[in-house]
Amino acid sequence: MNYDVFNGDADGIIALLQLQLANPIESIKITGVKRDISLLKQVDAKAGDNVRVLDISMEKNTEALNQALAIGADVFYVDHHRTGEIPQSANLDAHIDLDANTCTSLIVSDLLNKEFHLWAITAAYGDNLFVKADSEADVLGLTLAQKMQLKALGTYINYNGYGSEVSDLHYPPAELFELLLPHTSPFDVINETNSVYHKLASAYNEDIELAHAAEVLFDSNIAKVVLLEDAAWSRRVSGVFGNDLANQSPDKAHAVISYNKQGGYTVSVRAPLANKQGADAVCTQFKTGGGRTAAAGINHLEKTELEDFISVLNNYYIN
Ligand SMILES: [Mn+2]
Repeated sequence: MNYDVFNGDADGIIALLQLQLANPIESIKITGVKRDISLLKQVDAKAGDNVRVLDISMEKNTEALNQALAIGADVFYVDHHRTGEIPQSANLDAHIDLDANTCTSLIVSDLLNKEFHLWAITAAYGDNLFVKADSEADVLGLTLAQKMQLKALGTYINYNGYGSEVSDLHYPPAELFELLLPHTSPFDVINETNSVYHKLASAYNEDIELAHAAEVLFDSNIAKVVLLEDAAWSRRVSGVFGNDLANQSPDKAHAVISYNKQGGYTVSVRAPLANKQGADAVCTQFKTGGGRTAAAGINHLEKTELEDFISVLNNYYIN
């Protein structure tokens, strides 16, 4: 049995897209909303199974990974999130790069000799690695207009992954993957009238407009915290809105807070673009926090912890 376990954001979807374009194989797809990263436990691996794991933190999947390896499954693991201790196993083929300026799709692209590098660049834009994506695009000689198109597509696919549950999303990530798969170049999706690119574009613009009118809870020259209302659009837009704010004020840390089903908040943190570190350190001070140095989040913050969170965020970047 083949399993593809991938994050439901642009980077996860496009990492798998490249692998499947290069060498199509039948597989059972396991994915979810972007925040749903404990995905590997959904695989009931047997000896001889092939499991590909893309763009989900090894640290959050250690138990299932060890189990799959122990049982004799072959695991191909590509990622750029915190790993914890990497298991030593002949069955594990791991390609991990924690560099804040790379992403899973760029690592996959290198493994494929950049065969679908336009897609990888799209994913890098989607993971908010604008500088890196621009420089990769320059190597290929793309025009400014082309770069803006890939940036938009990456942003829209990434945006589609945000929500508390798949029903918040415009497209379930597995379905979005299938819709993108016929296209060897992202420009095909962009140039096709009525494609997911155009559908996601109008949905995205509607949500972003609502977000820019949302309540600002805290704003200093160090950090800004915005609270979105309790609605599906808020859960969808929280992450990309954070990127939007970060790009507007590169010297500030940003947090976008939205309500979750457990009666608390979900928090999305972006380190200052000019100082891409600490987002994970801030978030892991809270029980359900995790992520990368540049971008991290807290799945459930109690309402009583909100003030505490704001001061942890502001104090972290004060120097
Ligand atoms: Mn990623």
